Amino acid sequence: MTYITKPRLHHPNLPTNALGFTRRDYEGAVSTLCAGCGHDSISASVIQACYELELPPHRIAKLSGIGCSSKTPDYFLGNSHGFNTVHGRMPSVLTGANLANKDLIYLGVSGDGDSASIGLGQFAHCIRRGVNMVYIVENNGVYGLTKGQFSATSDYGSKSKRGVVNHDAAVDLVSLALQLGASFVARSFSGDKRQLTPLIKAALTHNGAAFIDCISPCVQFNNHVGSTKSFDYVREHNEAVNRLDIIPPRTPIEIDHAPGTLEMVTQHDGSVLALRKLDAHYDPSDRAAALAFLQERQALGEVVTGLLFVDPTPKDLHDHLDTVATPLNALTDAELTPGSAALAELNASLR
Ligand SMILES: Cc1ncc(C[n+]2csc(CCOP(=O)(O)OP(=O)(O)O)c2C)c(N)n1
Ligand code: SF4
Ligand SMILES: [Mg+2]
Repeated sequence: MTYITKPRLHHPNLPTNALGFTRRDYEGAVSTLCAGCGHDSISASVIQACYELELPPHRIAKLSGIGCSSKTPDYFLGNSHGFNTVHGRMPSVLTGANLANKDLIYLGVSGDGDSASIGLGQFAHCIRRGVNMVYIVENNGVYGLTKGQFSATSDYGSKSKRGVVNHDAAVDLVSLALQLGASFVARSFSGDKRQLTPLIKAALTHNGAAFIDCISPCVQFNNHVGSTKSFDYVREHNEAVNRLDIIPPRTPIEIDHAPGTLEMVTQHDGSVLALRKLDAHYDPSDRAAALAFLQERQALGEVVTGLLFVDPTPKDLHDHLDTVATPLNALTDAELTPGSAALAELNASLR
């Protein structure tokens, strides 16, 4: 992988957040992706979200698989932990890391090939287990890195750059995530930073499996007429159901709104999701209705975006397993191997 470090010098008057970090402190190496690739815009939103949330970079772990999308963690959060796994295997490595140290903030970055083709099983199990993470799929409907083959999210009937028609049904990762029990599900578009950045911030403060499907056009292989993942197609068919503001804990809520236009969802950490309704009938607390709405609009060729479902009191993998409060990697040898007397007592309790 080409690796170009950025010069460390920056303007001395750059604004800083409460931790004293500038936005530059959340950047990574210089991107080697094609100019105009949607994935670079998603990286910019990740940087902005972490800067605004004032997250300590050393408390974040970013993991990915293989693909142009999976290369992007090299281009943000250069001071955070990183693990570039095998193609489609990011979810199991992330699950293991989260089991060992639940105190880090986990950010999984993947592609539609990485998650919907080779990694579909891995995606499914890590979502259904409720691993506390933000899982972003940079969805361009194509294998960008290997030069433009259809992926499992390419829409039925859509055309490749060479004019070949896709005859396979598409996997819709948003519907799957809803069915699998994800407690936060959103779809966004790399060309809409105003929508995407607050969604990433909200997902980062969510205490469970948070999934964001981000349509991210591949300018090299899937941005032509006939593609349903091109900039033009998504702009023309984008149906945003809501707009999100995230208000951190202890910040006074000062939003002017007419009754009924704003829905306030308080999360476990006290942060508030202020959802400005664009579709009066859309209810992000109703999983079954969300699924039906998606199917209905998809049949009309619309790309539904926004915060599609959120459970404000989610349970994560550690809640399900009832693990101790201390991260497992911080337990002492004596706590991990308490000896034969403790084992005998445990065995006796199970008889
Ligand atoms: C086990 C394995 N199989 C196949 C490949 C080849 N390969 C590399 S990236 C890729 C597809 C990437 O597509 P996607 O995840 O959508 O990422 P994009 O490049 O489109 O962002 C494939 C098939 C591989 N590296 N490893
Ligand atoms: S091939 Fe496509 S996905 Fe890969 S960097 Fe270029 S535009 Fe982006
Ligand atoms: Mg892809």
